[in-house]
Amino acid sequence: MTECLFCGIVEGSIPSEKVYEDEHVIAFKDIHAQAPVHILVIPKKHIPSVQQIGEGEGMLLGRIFSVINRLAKEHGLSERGYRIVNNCGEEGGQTVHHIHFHLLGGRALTWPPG
Ligand code: D5M
Repeated sequence: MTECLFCGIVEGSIPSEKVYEDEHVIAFKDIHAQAPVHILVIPKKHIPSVQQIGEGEGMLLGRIFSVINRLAKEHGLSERGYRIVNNCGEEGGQTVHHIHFHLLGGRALTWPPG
C-alpha cells in the first residue's frame, strides 16, 4: 500500500468524495472544508509539489486547470468568483506532499491569507 495519502485516494484504498475523474486527474471534496465549496484537484501521477513540475508537465497542468474551470461552473462559482490555492513546502503550509490545487468558493474570501 502506498505511503502517500493522495495516491491512496487515486488507487481507491482511501475513501474520498470524488466529484471528477478522468485518465490523468481526479478531484474530491476536502475533508476539512474551509468554504461551502472546497475541492482538491490533483494529478493521478505522484508529483510531490510545484517544485517538482517537469518541463513535460504542461499538458497535465493545462488539464488540471480546465478541470478546475469545469468544476467551478458545475458548482455555480463562475459568476461569483472563487480562489485557486496551491500550498508549497513547509512555510507555504503544504501538509500533503502530492501536488494539489484547492478550489475554494461559495463565500466572500478575504485577503491576505494567514
Ligand atoms: O492541503 C491538504 C488538504 O488535504 C487539507 O485541506 C486537508 C485535506 N485532506 C487531508 N486528508 C484528506 C482526505 N482523506 N480526504 C480529503 N481531503 C483530505 P495542504 O495544501 O497540503 O495543506
